[in-house]
Amino acid sequence: MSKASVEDIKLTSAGLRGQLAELFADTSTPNIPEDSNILLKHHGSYQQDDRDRRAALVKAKQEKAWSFMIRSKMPGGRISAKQWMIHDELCTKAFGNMRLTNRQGIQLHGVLKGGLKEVIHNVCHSGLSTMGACGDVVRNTMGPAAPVKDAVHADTQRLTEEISQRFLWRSSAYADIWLDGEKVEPEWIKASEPDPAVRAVTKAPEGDDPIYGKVYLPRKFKIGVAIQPCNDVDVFSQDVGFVPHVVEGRVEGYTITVGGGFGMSHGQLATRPFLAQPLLYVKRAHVVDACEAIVTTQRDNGNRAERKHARLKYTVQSMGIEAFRAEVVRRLPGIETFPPKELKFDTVEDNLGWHEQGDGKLYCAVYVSMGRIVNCENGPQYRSAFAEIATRLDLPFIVTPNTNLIIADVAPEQKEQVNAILAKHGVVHADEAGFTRARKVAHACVALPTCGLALSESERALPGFMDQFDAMLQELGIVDEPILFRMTGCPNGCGRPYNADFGFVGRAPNKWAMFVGGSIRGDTLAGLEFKSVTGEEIPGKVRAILEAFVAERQPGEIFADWFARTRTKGAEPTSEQFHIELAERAAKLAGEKAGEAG
Ligand code: SRM
Ligand code: SF4
Repeated sequence: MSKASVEDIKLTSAGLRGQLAELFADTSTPNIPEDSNILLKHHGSYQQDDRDRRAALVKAKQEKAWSFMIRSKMPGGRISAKQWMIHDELCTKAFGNMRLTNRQGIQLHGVLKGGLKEVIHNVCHSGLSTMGACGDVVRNTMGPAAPVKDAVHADTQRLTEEISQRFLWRSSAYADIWLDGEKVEPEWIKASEPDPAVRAVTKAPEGDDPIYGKVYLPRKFKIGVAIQPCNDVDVFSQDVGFVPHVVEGRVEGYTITVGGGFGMSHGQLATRPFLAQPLLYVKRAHVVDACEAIVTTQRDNGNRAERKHARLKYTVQSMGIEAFRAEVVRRLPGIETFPPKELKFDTVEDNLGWHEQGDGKLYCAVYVSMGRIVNCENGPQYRSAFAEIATRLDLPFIVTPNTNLIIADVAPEQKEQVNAILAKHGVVHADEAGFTRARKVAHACVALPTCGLALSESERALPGFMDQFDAMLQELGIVDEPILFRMTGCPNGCGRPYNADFGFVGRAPNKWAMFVGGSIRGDTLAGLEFKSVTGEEIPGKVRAILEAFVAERQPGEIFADWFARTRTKGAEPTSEQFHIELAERAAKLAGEKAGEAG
């Protein structure tokens, strides 16, 4: 019997229910079958096995070391002290640590099958949710991290919550499986104006989902909101981006971008990263409806035959931006749409350190190495530090898109207490640590040992490379230059490497493809400079490029602009090649379908 396709699994799942309740009630096995794992993703969890132990266990003919990763969703990265402490306590059910994600969520790794229900239950009771954190639905919506108290920041935060509400999948399966049928609403739904389109949240009658239908979206779907000139959410990497247009200090409407996305496969020209393109501008009142028109356009036109081509970026490319726009507008009867406004960003960086919020209070953005909230053996005790701040000072946190952590709403008289707690636990402010500007923004995806798709190291490797790059930048006298280094353990691109100045993309153990020529602004794709470099070769390759930059740059010119001015980007599939491959694949698929029908 052939393996069921993801589309069939979703279709026959009775609202993403499947056999999950029965499987998790059975404690006699440590894992679940793959088709159930596909459904489980929509509930915010993945089955994984410890890759460090895999080979030895397989050799010894033993069961793999199975466990589950759980991802909590919080629009714009907002998390209260109480919610933080519930996650902190849940670390004891995981590997003793948690991981801030670069979509402003939190992941717990290493939870055993028997503990999963308790973890999800507790996350929900904290007022957050894991529903739709993974799977073929709209994921955690990203928003500007800085808690600046003005009308524009308030509106963007409200928008992330409205989008999150509108696109939650609706079925009682989630409540039945994890909450024993209880209805628990995430805080962001309780706190914000209820969206009239939202039916009861986790407890809704069975039936077709009002937005997603029976088969949900063809693929994952990501949305981010950015305020110019700060591009911390990396808006052009999102399926859909929203950028406010401000008139006299108030948001008049939003420019919408579509079709960003980074996943690709090495050597397969028909898969590639794309930056989002401007689509249209709508007045504030119509923004979420416009978003729904885009989501349903993708639902109805996305490629459901081939998951590698199912993301919105391919739908936009195949339809063409004009036809895509016309279809979205057709789905917005009576709503006026306008040409997009011009967009200009200057950086994807977080504003680390202490700042005023604008309401008399302060916020402090703390550098967290690779987003891992752990008590390091000979380094910062991140977990203890943030737990003490949460319990003693009851201050809220914000996870940034660069996997750092903001401590928000700090009264001026609390500043020294925060500093003392951080210092006590060895958590040093990035400026005091003497980090280069590059190190403060460098990011690596999780990869080994938990990620089942990793081809190389990433989170465990980048700090070592950054030590070498830091020394190099010092030597070359460019410690304050905005240079973006990002690494991923495979071409899926979770670490968003394809718009970095230097992007390292895992190919095999100790081997990475090296991309160069993106930009700290997040608005330029890098090119493939070297198809495969070893860990030992990387510092030399980077140094040669940095030396040329130092020798050739014009006064004030940043690395990205120097590279664009002086270099031809490495091989990147041209649009022409891409469209030929896409057309060939479409023709092949049509032929196969016709064959099946016959
Ligand atoms: Fe990702 C799959 C981790 C952001 C593109 N991603 C995965 C999985 C779940 C592996 C799997 O499918 O088995 C990884 C879990 C590893 C682990 O052990 O934790 C994983 N992705 C992550 C995180 C934790 C990386 C991080 O360093 O923070 C991020 C979680 C964000 C969140 O809270 O939701 C994460 N992933 C991204 C991003 C960046 C972004 O969204 O801003 C991308 C590139 C943008 C994009 O989506 O195009 C990204 N992840 C992927 C892909 C490729 C998708 C594609 O279109 O081809 C996969 C594989 C897939 O979906 O088949 C993937
Ligand atoms: Fe895993 Fe690849 Fe994503 Fe890294 S980029 S977390 S290795 S899927």
